[in-house]
Amino acid sequence: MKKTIIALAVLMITGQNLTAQQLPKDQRMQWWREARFGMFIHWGVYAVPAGTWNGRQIGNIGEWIMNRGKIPVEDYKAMAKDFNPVKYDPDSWVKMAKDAGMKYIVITSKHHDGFALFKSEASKWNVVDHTVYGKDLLKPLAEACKKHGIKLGFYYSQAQDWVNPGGTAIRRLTKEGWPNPDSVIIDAYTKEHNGHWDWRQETKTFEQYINEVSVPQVRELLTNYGEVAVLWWDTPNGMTVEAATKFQSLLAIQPQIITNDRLKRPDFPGDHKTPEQRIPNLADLDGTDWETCMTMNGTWGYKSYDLNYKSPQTLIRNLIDIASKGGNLLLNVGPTAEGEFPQQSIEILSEMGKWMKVNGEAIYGTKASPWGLFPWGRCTRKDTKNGTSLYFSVFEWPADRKLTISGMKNSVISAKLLANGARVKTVRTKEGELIISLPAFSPDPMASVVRVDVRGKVAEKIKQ
Ligand code: H79
Repeated sequence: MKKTIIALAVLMITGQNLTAQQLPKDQRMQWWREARFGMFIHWGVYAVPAGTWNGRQIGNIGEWIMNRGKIPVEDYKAMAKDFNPVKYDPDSWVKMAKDAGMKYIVITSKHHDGFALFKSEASKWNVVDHTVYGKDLLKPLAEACKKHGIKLGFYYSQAQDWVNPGGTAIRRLTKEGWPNPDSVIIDAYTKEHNGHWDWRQETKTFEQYINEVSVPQVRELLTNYGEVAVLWWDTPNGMTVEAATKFQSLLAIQPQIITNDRLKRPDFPGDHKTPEQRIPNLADLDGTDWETCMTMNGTWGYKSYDLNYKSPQTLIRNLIDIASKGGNLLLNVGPTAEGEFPQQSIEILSEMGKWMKVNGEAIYGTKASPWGLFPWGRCTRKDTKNGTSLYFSVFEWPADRKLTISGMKNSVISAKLLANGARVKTVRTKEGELIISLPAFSPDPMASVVRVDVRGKVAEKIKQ
């Protein structure tokens, strides 16, 4: 132990071998790979306009309202006076996540609007210095997470900031493609999506922004809130190697931390990939850890009029689909400016929790399906002391009440439905196929799981 600490200290001081500052990847990823299910929280000043500015509904995702509405910096800042989350109860937030079966939370410590949910010495544009509420929002959340055994991670938009000066300058590129605020060449992404609608955004360079705001704030986040489980970077566009190296060095403060692949592409791959609003196809997977992040409705940040929620059934099946492909689901909640989860989100979380209480073993600590997808559902697997547990989640209850599993020679020890514990008959055909005979009706409209315990290890990949 002592040796490890000394070794880490030496590495921190020399700043060499950046990845070696971290504990070995498999060790860091262990809890994350078992967790499978986490909560994303997008919370900030955008919850005040909640999708509407100057009487106009601004299209697209709510946390982008400043950009999409080209809201001047001073006007946007003025909205912070109504960011007064008097109903914020982090203990209940964490309990809702936990009851839903989630094992970790990742919250937007600072999104592209630059507003920090924490006390910062690097920029006054933070909840303590800029609202009547005046209290750090992350501290009590960190405490609640610790109390309930939930891991806490921070989302931090490191290279895009529409309020702190210099944070929009990054996408002005030189001919060689390097960010340079003096250059007149602006890349297509910038033209289409980014800043430059207010001269206040341009009073500093990107480098100044990185050195004076972004890096110091990440240092604050990694220093002031105890153990940080995840650092969730976003929008790597325009990042330089120099800037990315600075952020990467800070990770030494939290040797166990997990980071995503959005610090800078392609040379800072992080620990896991981040498909956004989509579940990858099997063919896209290359063995790298991954996490799908997804909204319950159509927005990350709260929008009062977005009622387009996915059904609990869809979301539960998404989670099963993701687990069957070996990934995690980070499911978003966008709280209001008062500090409450939208009622629809609360109901979805509760429905998912009910399913997870009964069927969670088909998700947690499982590995990808040996068969890939079935037309009627999905499979996950888990190594046990005596063999293997296979979890068949049935989405489409077959008319002939039979599931046919091919290519697996292992003998069956037992088979049952998790929903009610009822035993399920299995027979082996002459051709070696396993036939699972189901009861007449599905016991759970969300997804019914048949757990089949077999002897020995099941091959990692089996042809259907
Ligand atoms: O935080 C959430 C998004 O705000 C953030 N990532 C997730 C987790 C994100 N930032 N940038 N992007 C995602 C990609 C940008 C997409 C864009 Fe657009 C397309 C920017 C402009 C057009 C989406 C649609 C945002 C505005 C309109």
